[in-house]
Amino acid sequence: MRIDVLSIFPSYFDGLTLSLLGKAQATGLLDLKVRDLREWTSDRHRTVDDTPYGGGAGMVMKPEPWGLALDELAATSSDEPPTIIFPSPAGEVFTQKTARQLSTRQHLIFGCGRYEGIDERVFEYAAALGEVRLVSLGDYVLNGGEVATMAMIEAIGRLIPGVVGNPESLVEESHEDGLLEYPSYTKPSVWRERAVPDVLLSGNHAVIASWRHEQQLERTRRRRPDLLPDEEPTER
Ligand code: JCZ
Repeated sequence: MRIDVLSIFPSYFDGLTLSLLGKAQATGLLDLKVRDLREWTSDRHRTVDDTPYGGGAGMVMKPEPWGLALDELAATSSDEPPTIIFPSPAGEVFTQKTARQLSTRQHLIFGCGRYEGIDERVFEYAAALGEVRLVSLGDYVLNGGEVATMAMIEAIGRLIPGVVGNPESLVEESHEDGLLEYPSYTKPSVWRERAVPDVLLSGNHAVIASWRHEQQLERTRRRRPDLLPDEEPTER
């Protein structure tokens, strides 16, 4: 998979590129490149923002650097057109399902906005180059798209076999089966007067598996009932 990131704060991604995906980069499983949007400016001050038409607070990202950057990255897209993702609090909410979908794509481009956002015409223009997705990390406001992009790349990257963090069994994880994870314990068997549940020391793997499944259902009912199908109405 190829992932390009466009940002005016490329150094935000240093930790991600170095540790998490460094190994996958070397094996050729993942080609992650973070590019400074200012590379596609040509004025003395490398300007990426301007005042909003119609007035209002703050600044808006100018369309020209985005157009030039997207043209260049999309032109070198191999087979399929790229999927162009703009983190936005006004987008569809990113879930494990979104991560699974995006993990099958050949080329992702993340456009990280700042200030009050990006000139709306950039989204229209990008739709001619590939599939555009406005994606929200959740219902809260960040200062820009960078942190959301890092979270999404981490969630997508770990679904690619061989990438660092790829678990042995995806199906045993929170959200992969639509339920929260069961509780985990390790040694010591008693810690500060708190004992590990007896069933886990029983050695009976069938009983352990059904206890864990019950725990998953119970936790999901209590903490995230929205993840469960609606309850049957009680008779009479
Ligand atoms: C650009 N402010 C891009 C995304 N889920 C979520 N919350 N906030 C964002 C976001 C905020 C932004 C920009 C300027 C994304």
